[in-house]
Amino acid sequence: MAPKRFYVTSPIYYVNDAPHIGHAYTTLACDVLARFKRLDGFEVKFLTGTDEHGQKVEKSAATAGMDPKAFTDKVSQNFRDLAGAMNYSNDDFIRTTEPRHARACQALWQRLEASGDITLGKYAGWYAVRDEAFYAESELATDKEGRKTAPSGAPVEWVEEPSYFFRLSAWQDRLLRFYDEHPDFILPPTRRNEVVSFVKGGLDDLSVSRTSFRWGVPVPGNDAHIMYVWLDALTNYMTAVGYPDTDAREFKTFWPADLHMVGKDILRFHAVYWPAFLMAADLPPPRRVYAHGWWTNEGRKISKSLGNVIDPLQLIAKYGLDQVRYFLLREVPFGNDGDYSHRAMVNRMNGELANDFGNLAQRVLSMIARNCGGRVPEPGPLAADDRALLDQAYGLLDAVRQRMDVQAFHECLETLWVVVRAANAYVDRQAPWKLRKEDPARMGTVLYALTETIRSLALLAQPFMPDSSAHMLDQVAVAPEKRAFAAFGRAHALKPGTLLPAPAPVFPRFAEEEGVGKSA
Ligand code: ME8
Repeated sequence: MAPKRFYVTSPIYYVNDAPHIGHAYTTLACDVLARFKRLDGFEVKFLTGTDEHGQKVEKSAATAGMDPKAFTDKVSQNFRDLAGAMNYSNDDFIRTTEPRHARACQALWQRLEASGDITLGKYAGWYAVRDEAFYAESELATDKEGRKTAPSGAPVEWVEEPSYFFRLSAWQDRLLRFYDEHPDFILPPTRRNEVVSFVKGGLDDLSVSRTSFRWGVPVPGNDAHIMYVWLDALTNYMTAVGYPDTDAREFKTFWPADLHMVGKDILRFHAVYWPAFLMAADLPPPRRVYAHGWWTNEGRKISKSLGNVIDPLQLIAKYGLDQVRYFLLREVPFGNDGDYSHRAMVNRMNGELANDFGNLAQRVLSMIARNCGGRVPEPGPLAADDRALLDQAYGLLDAVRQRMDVQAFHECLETLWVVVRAANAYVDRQAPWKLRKEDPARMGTVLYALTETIRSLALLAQPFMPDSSAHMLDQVAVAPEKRAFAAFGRAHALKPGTLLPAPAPVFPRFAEEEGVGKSA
């Protein structure tokens, strides 16, 4: 059997700006996967961090009137703080200004030079600092003021300087073969098709060094040149597993990465340039690159100039951490673009969390507290309806695992909520409050089936909503060592007679009038 290990990475974010909801989103998706895999018995490495070199960051530092090092220290800290506030479980936080990273970049460079894939030449062409990307004349448009712009809308400038080139043109066929042999390398499939047609259209050699600025990793043996920021940035994924020490355990365990999670804006760098660099260096490319969609705010593009940037810290303060985590991965089919709105947030929070899941637990646990001496009831013989609910609950792990493995987070949550709704319908059908007088033993069986369902749901909700799920698992007295998926299912069912703590609501409602979260 293949070793159970899993290496997932977020992009490393430019430190030109404060983190916003888009950054929080990508890393959240990685966090949920990392948590799921850990609970599922994998040895996991989850990496995030900051991309601190290049012209864009150098310019932002100058605008702030700061030295680039002091500037990057300050902004990088904001991303670290976000990781704390969002409750990310990252195992490492890399900064590209660290010495371990310069060493990795230079080692990779030397390998590419030795294989003849990097050679010195002269670059003349268009460059967009905002994207840190080169563009062909044919890709450009003209804006209202008559300036040339990149497809992203970023202004471009003409650059002419000596430059090293990576022989990307030579990798076209091998890349196409690689995509063919690894149909799941790029997800979702629509993005894969875009990449394949881009590569089929032909690849130009790639300029991989600049001489017109200094803020970056010097080219080994010719430090008039600074490495192209994307070659530098992409290498972070290997730095963090100890490259160039390829014989060390860390590298052997975790390379190739299982998943690079990225936004659709940076797919080309990850799905074209990066595997080409790696193949040229005779290193295995990552197993998957997933490109998710773009968030807008109340229907409008999120941008600093529109002044509608959504601060994740404010959302957490307003709605609650797990509510935000749930919303981001539930609202939009993962891979699609999505829109953030206050209304949509409140609907999810009040409807699905407080009413559906929260009330289910609250109803069941209060009945146990009142009628069963606060102890897990002893089940009698199971009726077909009880068995159907339990089978659905115990089937959740396989169903969620399959969807997690293709990063269908929204489907994972929907799968859980199918059971939440089924459990609520079962409560209504079985009416345990009536059974209390008519048939107390039967009431015990019904409440037992419901408690097991709540336990199963809370176990699987842990990667998405770690704190709330822990709170719910506390309420059904699941011991800390019984919270990994090895303890999922019938064989680890709650022991009748176990004393439960006094029930308390887990998911507060958003009270519109007062504008603050309030307990139901
Ligand atoms: O591109 N919706 O960094 P970056 C969804 N340093 N996701 C969004 C978003 C939005 N509106 N806005 C940003 C870089 N993102 C490079 C990466 S990796 C080796 C180097 C997310 O700070 C999304 O993941 O511009 C996007 O790909 C990333 O932030 C871009 O972050």
